[in-house]
Amino acid sequence: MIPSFRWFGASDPISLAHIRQIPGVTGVVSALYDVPVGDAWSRARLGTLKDQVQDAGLRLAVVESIPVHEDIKLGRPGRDRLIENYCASIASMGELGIPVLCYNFMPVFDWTRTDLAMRLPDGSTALAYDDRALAAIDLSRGTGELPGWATAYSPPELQPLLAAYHHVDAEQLWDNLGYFLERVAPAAEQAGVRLALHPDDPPWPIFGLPRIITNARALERLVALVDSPANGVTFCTGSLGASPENDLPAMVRRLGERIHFAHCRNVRITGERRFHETAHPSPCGSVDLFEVLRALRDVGFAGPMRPDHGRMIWGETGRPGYGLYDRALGVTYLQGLWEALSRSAT
Ligand code: DNO
Repeated sequence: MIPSFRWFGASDPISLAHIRQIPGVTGVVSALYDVPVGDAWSRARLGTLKDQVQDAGLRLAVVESIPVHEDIKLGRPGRDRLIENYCASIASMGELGIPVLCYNFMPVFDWTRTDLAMRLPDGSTALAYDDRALAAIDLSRGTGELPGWATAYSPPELQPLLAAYHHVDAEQLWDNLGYFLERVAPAAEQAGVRLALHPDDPPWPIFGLPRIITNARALERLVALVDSPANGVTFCTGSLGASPENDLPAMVRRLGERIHFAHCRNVRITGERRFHETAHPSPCGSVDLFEVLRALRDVGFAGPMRPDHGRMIWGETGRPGYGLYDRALGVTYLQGLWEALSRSAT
């Protein structure tokens, strides 16, 4: 297991020097954030990022993410050129020896919450989701009311995109994912890059948009779409753990070596499609991280693992979910579990 930490590049108030000082962390998870979605990533720029991380005494372990253009998810004409660009970016990763690519196939919205700063009893704040609050959000005026997405889409951009998805149901989305992977997985295999599809967060449809990577059946269907070791998943305990139907340790054992990356985070389920994030330790939330890590260890997981979101604690402000302190505590806890599991097995 490679203890890793996400870094948002030069604009991140958390520096590589901070990350270097977190005990045990050697991997960095990052991306080129300013490349327009759909363009091929330049090998030179990716190489600069890699060198920057290396100069700080760390290793670029994962690219998270190369976003998938909506035209690919919609199966529109023109997707072939976009897929070629995607394959070119993967080839660059391979040439530079960056081993894992985390991506997602969620229509329009990546992870979504209805409150970015819910106050917990201890005074910290955390990200929260409530399906009823989501239902009250009016997208006809753009994404202004959606926490974290305020400036993402203006009404003239958003409405046609949402309308285009009226023709894409869950099965059509599966077809479009299959089409994409049939082309991208061989390119990844050739480049020596492992694809790690991130589950949908939250793991159910939102705003009438289909979401398909939500449970054990879906993850098994995904890895079977293209039966290549390069076609794998990011096992995200927070996304999958928001649904009580998901037995996370059992899912880990079924997916086994197709898990290429782990996102570890805890959530507390407080009602039907309602949860908030918590500190990482198992007693704090609904996810038993000890059992998840035990399963990961048992299936021989050796890839990067990062603490996913954290709370805001000790007065820290900044990018919701991505403060330094709680994530640093989280990755230290994860390493403690891992060390205990490893040493008690010998
Ligand atoms: C949230 C992240 C996601 C993830 C993408 C992968 O904090 O886990 O945004 O990066 O879904 O493409």
